[in-house]
Amino acid sequence: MLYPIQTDSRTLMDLSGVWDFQLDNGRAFEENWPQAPLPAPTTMAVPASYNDLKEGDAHKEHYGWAFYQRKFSVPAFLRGQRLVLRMGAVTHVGRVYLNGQLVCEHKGGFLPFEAEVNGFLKEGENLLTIAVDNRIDHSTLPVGGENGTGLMGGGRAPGAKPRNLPNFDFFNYCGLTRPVKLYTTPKDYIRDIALNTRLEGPHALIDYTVDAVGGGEVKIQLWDENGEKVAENTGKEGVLRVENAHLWQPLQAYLYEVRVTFGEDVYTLPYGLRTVEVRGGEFLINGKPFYFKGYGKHEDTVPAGRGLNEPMNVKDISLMKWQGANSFRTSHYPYSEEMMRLCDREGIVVIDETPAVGVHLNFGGGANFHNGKRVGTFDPPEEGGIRTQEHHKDVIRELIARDKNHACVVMWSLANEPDSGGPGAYEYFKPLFDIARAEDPQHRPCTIVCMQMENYKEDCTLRLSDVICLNRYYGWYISGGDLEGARALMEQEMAFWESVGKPFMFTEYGADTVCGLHDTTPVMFTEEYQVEYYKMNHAVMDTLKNFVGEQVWNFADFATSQGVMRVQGNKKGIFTRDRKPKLCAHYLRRRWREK
Ligand code: GCB
Repeated sequence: MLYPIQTDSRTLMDLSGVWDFQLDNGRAFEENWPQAPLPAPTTMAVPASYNDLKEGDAHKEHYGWAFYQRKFSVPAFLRGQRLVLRMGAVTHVGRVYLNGQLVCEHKGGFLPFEAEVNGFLKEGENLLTIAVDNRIDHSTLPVGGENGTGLMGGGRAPGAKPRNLPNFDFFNYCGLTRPVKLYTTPKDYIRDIALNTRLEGPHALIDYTVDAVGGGEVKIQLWDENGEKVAENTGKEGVLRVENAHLWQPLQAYLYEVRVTFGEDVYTLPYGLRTVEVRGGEFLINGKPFYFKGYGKHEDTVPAGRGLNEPMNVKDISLMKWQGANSFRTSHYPYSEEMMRLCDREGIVVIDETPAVGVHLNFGGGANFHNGKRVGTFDPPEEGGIRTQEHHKDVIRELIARDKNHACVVMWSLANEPDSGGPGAYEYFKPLFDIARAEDPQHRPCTIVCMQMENYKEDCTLRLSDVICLNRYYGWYISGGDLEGARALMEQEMAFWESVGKPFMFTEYGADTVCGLHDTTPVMFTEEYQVEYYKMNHAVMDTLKNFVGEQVWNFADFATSQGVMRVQGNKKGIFTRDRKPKLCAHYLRRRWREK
């Protein structure tokens, strides 16, 4: 899927701004809200999560549909073109209406979708309504409690309103979180481009496929950063040969421009040349061992929630570079296309994750009962098991369709902390790995990010993942406050992973730290403890041979649901939510600039 841009043949209109907005009163569809101006609208910024933009629980904890609306006109001179409406992300289900007619519907809150709208448009003003459903349950990714109740089947008190109960540790921000755009193409157009780089000594070969609709000849050219044309070819499939290629390297980005023409249509794509490979216990970028230094993150800022925040994206990468970090994981959902394009430009290496978080119904004691019977995560749905597998396949396909050409993306993470050691896990995940491997033209490594559990030797990641990605909390959830004891347990487990022979890394490790809490003896929650915690973990990591990276949890403090474990959110950030460094930021800076 191509990112919408303006070119010699395409126009782009960004519909961002302040829209009309109204929460469902329970009868919105009966009353046909999409047909006419909303009955009692307030204002709402787009893109943004709506939860924190109005005061009070009604917006923050809304459960169900909300309606966004605005008008727009299409200049007469564009009406002969193909007009496409494109939603960057609608969290979690979106229904798009133009002039009262349903145009399209999409499930999955973190990936774009689009529809050709010529047949829905009229002269003058058009009424665009987007209905957004934020409910999560056992069929959605991320996963939530069923029917607005807890996962444990505890239900809710009679008369109590249903609420979203996330089976994951971040706030269920929702709404039109990324831009809505209208773009044009000629009637015969370029639908997609897929690229893969191979290296031949100092030269590069780019295998390309262009998916074009209609009649015409495909021409493809490659331009370097000095504006010199360095390769060209014709036809829908072929190879571009680049003599003495300038490679895209971690923290040293170099982007060529791929320029495709097809009839009247023109599309340009920034493209970095690099290879990725797992060999033995190593992770190689451009044939050289790569060590991940960086973070698990969130798209989480004040007050936009999960809304696209480009200044903060630029700032975050600046902070990472200040520290000598080179990478992050898009925990726990695909990030904006704008962020991916930025990482291509900045040379930041990305582990690209699907929104599959919470695929674990027995986390926290296994007290999950269905009709009095204990339920396994992957039991048949009629017996209470998870119903996400088909949707999970869709999000993998859509993620790869969107991000396949990004140089920054070096690995697909198919899920975060699923029940990967539970019965049925292999059967659930094997087809997902098969899809990811078949869909990706660059054949990147695939992984699932695994949680800390006692039976880690039964984790299906052992058989399926190319790189073992571990979330481990030795010194926090395990032996918190006893770093010596934690170290012994960590060494014991790491000896096992070292013996497996595959590359392995930490994709999470961290300690809640309240900014401003200090002590001479480092105790939990102080800034001093966070530093000692990381020093202990690093002392163990630095002895391991097949260990390929350390991604700290989390880059910054972030919002979560309320609960006794969270003090106005998760405080494991190395930076505060407004990006001020805790003590540990300086320690990591010293370590990463040297390592
Ligand atoms: C985890 C989860 C992450 C949480 C983190 C924590 O293992 O993957 O989403 O936020 O632990 O802080 O507990």
